[in-house]
Amino acid sequence: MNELIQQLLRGERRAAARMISLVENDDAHKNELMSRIYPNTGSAYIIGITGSPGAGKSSLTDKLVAEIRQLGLKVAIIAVDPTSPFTGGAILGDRIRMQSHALDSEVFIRSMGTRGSLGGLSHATNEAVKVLDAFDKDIIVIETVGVGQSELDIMHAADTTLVVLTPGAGDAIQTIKAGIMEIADIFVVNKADLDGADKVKAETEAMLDMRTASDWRPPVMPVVSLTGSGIKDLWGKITEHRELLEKTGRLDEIRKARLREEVRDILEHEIKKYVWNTVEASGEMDAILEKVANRELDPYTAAKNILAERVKLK
Ligand SMILES: Nc1nc2c(ncn2[C@@H]2O[C@H](COP(=O)(O)OP(=O)(O)O)[C@@H](O)[C@H]2O)c(=O)[nH]1
Ligand SMILES: [Mg+2]
Repeated sequence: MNELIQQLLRGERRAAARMISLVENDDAHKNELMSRIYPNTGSAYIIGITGSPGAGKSSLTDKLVAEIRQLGLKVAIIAVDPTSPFTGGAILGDRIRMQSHALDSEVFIRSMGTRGSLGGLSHATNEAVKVLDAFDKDIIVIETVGVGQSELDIMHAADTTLVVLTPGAGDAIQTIKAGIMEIADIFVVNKADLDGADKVKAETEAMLDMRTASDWRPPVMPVVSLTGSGIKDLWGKITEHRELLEKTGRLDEIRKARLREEVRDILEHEIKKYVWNTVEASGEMDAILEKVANRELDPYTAAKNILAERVKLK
């Protein structure tokens, strides 16, 4: 394990890939690994990209990565598909879309699906982000497919979130879940080469007009991910958003709030594990259940008693 951590911190790709697999499989050594690399995390900037399947997220990521590489920054991409059982390498389509970076040793690409990730996909994604952060990447891009709760959870890990819209997707605003609209720091109108891009932009701006003003109004950026048109301006907005978060201290706040959630999750998990293990070991459960079934004890009191015997309740 020492060896693996050393390799990761030295920047060996295979070590990063291996460690993410351990995370996904909830390996017995995972917690210790995560504890050990934690001091080396916190420096990467996390960009989330979400939107409907086919919106052009992978194409956009490919072009953004080119921009990031031109600046000399090291980047990792995590492509998350909550509907896919596949994990490990890149999903074929994504790999083709991002092949321009396949030979660049400073670009790390990883797909994550639901297989493995026992603690939940957003949890596994969060841990993969930490591994890549310790791996000394400057920028980590999380691309996620789908339009459900799971990618809202996944996007929680991002510092700047991009929501990708396209023309021709019907009434764009209404087809996108409200929750998704709210997490957007920047709207990207991709496929701006197609008819209707102006309309999507106008509709999105109209929706933003109805919001209460704040110091950051999400800009709506038309791009053509096929050609790279608009990508430089988009990167400019990402940088602007990052600078605002840093300047106002909000980045620290967001990250602290995220860590609070994380510690809470871990604590909850540990409490559950502890209580269950000791209840099972004590062999008391059958007797308690018998009493509950006979109406001698109600489930609430039963649970409270079980807990009270193990944890000092105030
Ligand atoms: N016309 C046009 N097509 C695009 C553009 N960007 C992506 N596409 C196409 O849209 C399809 C889906 O792209 P992909 O990046 O895989 O979308 P994802 O599912 O959101 O990752 C592919 O056939 C792309 O070639 C664009 O700017 N203009
Ligand atoms: Mg994709």
